Amino acid sequence: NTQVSIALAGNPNSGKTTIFNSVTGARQHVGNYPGVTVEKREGIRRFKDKELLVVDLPGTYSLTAHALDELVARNFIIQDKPDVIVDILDAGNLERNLYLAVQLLELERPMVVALNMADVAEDMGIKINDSLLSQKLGAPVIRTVGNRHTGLDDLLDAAVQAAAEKSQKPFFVNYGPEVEGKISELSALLEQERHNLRYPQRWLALKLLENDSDICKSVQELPGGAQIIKAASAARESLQEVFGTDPEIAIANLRYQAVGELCEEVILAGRSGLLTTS
Ligand code: GDP
Ligand code: K
Ligand code: MG
Repeated sequence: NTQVSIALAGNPNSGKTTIFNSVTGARQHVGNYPGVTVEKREGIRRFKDKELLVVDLPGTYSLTAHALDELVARNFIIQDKPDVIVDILDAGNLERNLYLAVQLLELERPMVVALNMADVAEDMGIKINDSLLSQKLGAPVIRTVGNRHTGLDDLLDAAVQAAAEKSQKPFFVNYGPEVEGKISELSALLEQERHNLRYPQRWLALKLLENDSDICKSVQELPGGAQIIKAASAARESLQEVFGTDPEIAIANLRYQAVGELCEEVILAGRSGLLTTS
């Protein structure tokens, strides 16, 4: 298999387009994602014995159904199934960027992490334990300085290798006993529909608990969808009682908390700008 499809994901301004341009050069095509006016940049690159098909996804902070860019990014990953996601992180803003990274990992595609803006992070006195981060995320972590073409060959090597390995075991946020219990319940119901699902079950269960409009609509259309929607709605009510807040907000808070704990371990110096959920 000589073709490897790569989706570049990341927060806005993390350096995606810079890396995309550097990797693909002039061999680019600009169009739109099907049915929407969101710009789609694709490029081709010969790399060693492979042909890389690279897509520059819209920059997002999250993967909700509330924003078109976020829907486009996640639908591309799930429907087009790129062989590997390369998540471009701004190393100077790791915590905010990891908030997206953990959501990308929930889509259960092979992933490689670029710690881009490594120069900026260094100037800011930020010290990151890359190997621990890699170990925690279950994904290779490569330092890059996109605008100086530094680290990009290593990044592509890691991407090609990750695409070939089918057994990456990703990091999952532990959302705590209440939410995890509901995820298990809904996953068991979704398991009966597995032949009709193109999405990872755990991710679907989580989106049902978040009352994600797009996912609720698709699940509704499954043969056994009505029963699952009913169970999801009961689960949300029960979580609403436990947390005293909308389950979507509770889940976002738990995700921020998990990312904060991760940062406590992997950022050795210069950690600042703690995220708030407001
Ligand atoms: P995108 O929104 O993720 O596509 O980000 P861009 O590729 O447009 O990059 C945003 C800005 O960061 C541009 O001015 C780039 O030149 C700059 N940039 C990209 N990578 C790096 C890097 O590693 N270090 C520094 N210092 N600047 C970078
Ligand atoms: K930009
Ligand atoms: Mg861009």
